[in-house]
Amino acid sequence: PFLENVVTHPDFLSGNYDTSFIDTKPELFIFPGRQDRGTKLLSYIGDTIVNGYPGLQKSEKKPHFDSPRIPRTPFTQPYPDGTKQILDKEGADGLVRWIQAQKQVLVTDTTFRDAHQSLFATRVRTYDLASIAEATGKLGSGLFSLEMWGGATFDTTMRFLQESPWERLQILRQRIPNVLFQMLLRGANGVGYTNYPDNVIHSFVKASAENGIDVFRIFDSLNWLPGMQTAIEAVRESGKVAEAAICYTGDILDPTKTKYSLAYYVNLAKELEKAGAHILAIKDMAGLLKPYAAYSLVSALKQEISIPIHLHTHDTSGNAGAMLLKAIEAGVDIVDACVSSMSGLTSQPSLNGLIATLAHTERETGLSLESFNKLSDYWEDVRPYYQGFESGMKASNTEVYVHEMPGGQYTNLEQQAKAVGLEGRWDEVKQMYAVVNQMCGDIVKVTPSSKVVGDMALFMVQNNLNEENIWEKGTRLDFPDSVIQFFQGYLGQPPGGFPKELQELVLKGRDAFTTRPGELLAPIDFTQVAAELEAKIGREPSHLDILSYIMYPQVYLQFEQRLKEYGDLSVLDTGTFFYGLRPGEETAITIERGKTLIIKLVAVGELHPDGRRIIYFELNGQPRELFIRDQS
Ligand code: 3PY
Ligand code: ZN
Repeated sequence: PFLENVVTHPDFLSGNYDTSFIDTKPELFIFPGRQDRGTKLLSYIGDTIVNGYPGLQKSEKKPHFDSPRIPRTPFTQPYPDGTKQILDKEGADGLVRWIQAQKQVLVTDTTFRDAHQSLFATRVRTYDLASIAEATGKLGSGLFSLEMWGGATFDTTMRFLQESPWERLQILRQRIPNVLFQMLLRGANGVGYTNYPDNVIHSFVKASAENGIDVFRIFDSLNWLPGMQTAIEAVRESGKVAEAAICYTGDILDPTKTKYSLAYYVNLAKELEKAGAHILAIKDMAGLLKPYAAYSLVSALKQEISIPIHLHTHDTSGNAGAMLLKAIEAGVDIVDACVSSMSGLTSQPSLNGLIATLAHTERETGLSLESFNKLSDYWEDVRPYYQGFESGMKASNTEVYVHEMPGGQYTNLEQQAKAVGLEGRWDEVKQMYAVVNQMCGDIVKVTPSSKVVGDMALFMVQNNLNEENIWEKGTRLDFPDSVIQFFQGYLGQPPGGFPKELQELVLKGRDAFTTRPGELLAPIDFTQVAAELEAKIGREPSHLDILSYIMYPQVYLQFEQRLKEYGDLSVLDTGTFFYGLRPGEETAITIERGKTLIIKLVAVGELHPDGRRIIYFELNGQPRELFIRDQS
């Protein structure tokens, strides 16, 4: 490739070179990927065939998958106008006035984000979202919004799915021009697990808005107002909708649980309204809000604040449907639900069920049950592809009222527990999670504070620690980084402060602070980071690349590295992406418009003494052989 670079360089071609030609042109040393796209894809598929996909059980036989039923929508007809047009025409304040003028309950569909984050560890690929996007925009044009980005999707796309979160946003935006796009933003933690400098939050919000996000649900993992203020400001500056959240924990109806009372939530909601929120979210991330508590909370909030209220929950206990109904009776403006085949358990309650429940009442949704049944059929067919990531939970379970684990964390933590060898000890991990929460002073548990509790619970189970012996053994132990950071104050301040004894045990003399981390963190110099990243990846990064890198340096670099090695894997169908091919099986991959590769697996060779196997493929009818290292 070096010689090729030299002889194709414009200065070389024009004869404009002397002996310094090579020394002065570093670009000559940047070589295009060694392999063509077909070979790169074959090496990924070969690797998946030989070594399996991380986290999925390797099996001789590939599971049988049906082709998902994509509803026939009138593809030739335009998209009906939706809420996106209202925001674009009337601005955020106009949208709020429109919400307030509605009698019906407005609905957010979470299928594209929280539903799969909560059911199968955020593993849904852009391929499967893009395939149903147009139908969702057309059949779901009466939705308030689609929650489709943010939360854990940002890093899992790069970390596990080898695809760009930004491209996902752009592709979906292009295919759904009519319904508001909503994302989950962890306040000063952005879409990461720790506080970022203020200018990163500003830049991230601006980029998200420019690439398609309309509604930002902003929360702080400790319900700490200063952790949300920068994000609220940034969203308002971008002209989009700032939906600020109170995270619900505990039980306002239980007189023994005094820390998180009705007055506590009402007060926080008022603060958020004052801080500039356009909409208030009640973020019931674990599904702890019970039906009568919801009635009382929503009724009180309706009295005390004047912005619309948007309710989010999880159906882990099985009580979420009843809860939504009581909240609706109390006058909630917008609720979250998801298509029925993706609903229930740790996910959201059924949107289809909700449409039916409210039909022919004053507050009916205006959505078509028939349309959502079609969308649900699609997801029913897609779900088996992701079965390997689902939790063992088969039915609703009220133990959530004890462990209080967020729905979005449940399957992720279960995967994490497996990865550290605690597969058979999941029950212990859940119990320890509740113990750790009390040890931390009974905190709000939602990303990233939930990760702190989860990491600590795994750490204690792994090291056979319990609440009694931790004081003695803990002095000799290095606690997980997330736990140290939490007690230092990097996630902000919990209501009532940190438990001092545990803080000292964890910090072992390290400093702790009570100011806002964003005030301590120096602003990021984007130009400098761009140069640093360019040196690492050998090309000029876009601003979106830089933001991904700032949020997740290692994950981003690995993503880039694998992109060089395997090319764009988002073109693979999901069955092939997770399970590879079996001998005799063939798949057609459209790598760009009008360019399709037909890949067939012919045979898998014996293990060589050097630890490699030859994989025999056919690529567009031509035999291709590849050496793949067998990691087993
Ligand atoms: C996230 O932050 O990813 C969540 O889903 C929190 O509920
Ligand atoms: Zn959620």
